[in-house]
Amino acid sequence: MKLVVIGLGQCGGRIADEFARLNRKAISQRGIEIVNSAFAVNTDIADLSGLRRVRPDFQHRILIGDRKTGGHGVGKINELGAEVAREDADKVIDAVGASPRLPEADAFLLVAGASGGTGSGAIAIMTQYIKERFIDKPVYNMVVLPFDHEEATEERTVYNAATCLKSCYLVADAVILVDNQRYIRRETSLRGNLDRINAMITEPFYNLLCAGEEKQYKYIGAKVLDAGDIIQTLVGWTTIGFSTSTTSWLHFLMGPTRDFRNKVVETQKGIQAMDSAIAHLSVYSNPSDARRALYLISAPPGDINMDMVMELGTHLKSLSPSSVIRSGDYPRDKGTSLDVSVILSEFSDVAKIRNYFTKAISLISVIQKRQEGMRGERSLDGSLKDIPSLL
Ligand SMILES: Nc1nc2c(ncn2[C@@H]2O[C@H](COP(=O)(O)OP(=O)(O)OP(=O)(O)O)[C@@H](O)[C@H]2O)c(=O)[nH]1
Ligand SMILES: [Mg+2]
Repeated sequence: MKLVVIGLGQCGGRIADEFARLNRKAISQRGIEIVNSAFAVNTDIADLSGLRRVRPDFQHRILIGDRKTGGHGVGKINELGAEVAREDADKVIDAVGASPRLPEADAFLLVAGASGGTGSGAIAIMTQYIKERFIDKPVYNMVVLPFDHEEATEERTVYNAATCLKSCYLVADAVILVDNQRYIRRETSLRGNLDRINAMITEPFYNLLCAGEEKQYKYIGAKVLDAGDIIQTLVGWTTIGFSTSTTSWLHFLMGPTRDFRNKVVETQKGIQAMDSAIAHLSVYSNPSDARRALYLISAPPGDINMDMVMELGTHLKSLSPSSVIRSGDYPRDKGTSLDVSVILSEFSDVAKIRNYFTKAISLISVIQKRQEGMRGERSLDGSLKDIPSLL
């Protein structure tokens, strides 16, 4: 599957950058392409300059709203992010449409942080414009939820997240939820942390996108998972999980044995890997609330057997009984890890999202009053009235 990735705001731009890195890895390691093109859209020049892999020309790093913001961001006001996205949507649409290889892409993925200003405000607006202009391709959103400490210190965080999530849900074909808090590593620096988190966020997509693009016979699975399976799975609120486990050196040197006990052990390893992928879903959610699911197992061919693929399906069905389940296998070279990727989609409920909506409703009047106050006359308290003013 080939994606056009568009990152909005700082968070979105950095994750688009990471998708561009993943694409280079796919080209150098596997000779296939998974990201058709990557764009970064921002109101902040400095953020655009800080990217590493998105092409540096103005057609790929797109500055919007510079008349209103002077190129310095919208300072967490996501209504302003939405406004400038509406005004400058043409810049983005023209740049995307100018790519001669656009017809090869299977879908769009727009990425943004839910709690900032630019990305949070722009993502749903841009999704709407892209859907209208490129009607033949699904448009997915990836929305990154803030860290707990951001929610605790700034109420705009929750309000932005709620308005962004509601808007995305209304326009996008699916909203992939990614909760920053689930990836946190306390011991590293913030920048190191974010880079690491971005790598972890994009990692599950590597095999999922590569599997259907594979051309070499030895890497084609018994059941190929292609773009159609992924498109059929992605609907509404969505989470994604991944787990990787190395195969033992002994196994690598000796190769798989035909002993029946090994087959049982292999199947158990597969189930453990799936449990681990589900334990590390991108947002905490209950698999039994999903209506669609997909899994992909990739491992050296000797480590995948048909029983294992079927057992994994039975196992996932027991965790998510209402789901229509799709699956695939992706054989890799000897000595590579056993990886399981899982997508759970069309959730009827995600507690964290419901919580944002509930909290935001109580914040609406507080934020509106404050905005009215900011627009109104400045007033000083009575004790200062006798001091002459120079105005
Ligand atoms: N995972 C991840 N989260 C990020 C990254 N950068 C920022 N965030 C999160 O994104 C949210 C803030 O959004 P930003 O993308 O910085 O904001 P913006 O869209 O640039 O909007 P303004 O700066 O207000 O104009 C916060 O919750 C951050 O924790 C990143 O590189 N990776
Ligand atoms: Mg910014």
